[in-house]
Amino acid sequence: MTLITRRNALIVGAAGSGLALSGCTKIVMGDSLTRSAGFQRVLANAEAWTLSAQRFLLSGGAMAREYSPSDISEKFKANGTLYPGGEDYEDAVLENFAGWRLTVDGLVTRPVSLSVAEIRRLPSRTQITRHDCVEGWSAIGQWTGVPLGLLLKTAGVLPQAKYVVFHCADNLEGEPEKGGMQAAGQYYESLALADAVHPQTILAHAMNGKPLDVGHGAPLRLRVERQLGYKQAKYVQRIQVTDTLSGFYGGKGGYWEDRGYEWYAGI
Ligand SMILES: Nc1nc2c(c(=O)[nH]1)N[C@H]1C(S)=C(S)[C@@H](COP(=O)(O)O)O[C@H]1N2
Ligand SMILES: [Mo]
Repeated sequence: MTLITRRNALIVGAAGSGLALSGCTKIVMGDSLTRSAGFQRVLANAEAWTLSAQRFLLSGGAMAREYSPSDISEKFKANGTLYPGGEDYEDAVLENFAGWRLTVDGLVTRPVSLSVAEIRRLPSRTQITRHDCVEGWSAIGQWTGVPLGLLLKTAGVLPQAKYVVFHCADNLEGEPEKGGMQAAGQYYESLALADAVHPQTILAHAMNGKPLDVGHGAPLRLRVERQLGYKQAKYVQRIQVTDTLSGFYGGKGGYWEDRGYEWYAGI
């Protein structure tokens, strides 16, 4: 099992103002690391994150089963939204997500804004896991992405924080055959902080060794192993730390939860 192994490329916020604030970032590669405060902070966070992930593993915490490359499914169905509507997403696809940014904000001390290129250079974790959809299909895939806990550590979660909300780019049509309310709505999801910092919870940018494709959530999607398919938010644009879920959409913590599904979708 690989824990954070790629540490040779990190992102630094310029001007000493914290990590990678929008519009003023520079990338530091390999041996040419600088002494900037921002870089030191990300590195410190990466070290702390690796340590806490290892501690978690040693403590016998509940990890989702990981598979070997030969188990990877030949076909991994794409489900729910397959292509978010709207000109903004279309434009983002046309420019290969060059202008796409992920924001981490809410109850944090240092809001973070990162481009996809910057996220690809952060420390990553690769895991081969099984995806289980409530509709009754499963598939095994390999996911690579930045541990969400590392992003949260970098942003500095405030003590009163309890949940993390994922805002997605798609507005999902109601799907009558799935039961529940059928109203269309913005897709979103949420996790308790404990699940958000689980070592296998990553913001994935690659699937089966290739950049994530549109059907599977390009450019960034959540992987929270040990939970059902609908928790695996695709097209993530914003991660908001909060102390309550009541102010978001239907108040139940997710698009499907607002339509009757369980919030804690453990497997
Ligand atoms: N943004 C967004 N995320 C989503 C969905 C969606 O429609 N929109 N569908 C969910 C459901 S029900 C499943 S099973 C998985 C499907 O992921 P896949 O398309 O990579 O198979 O994404 C989940 N995340
Ligand atoms: Mo699903």
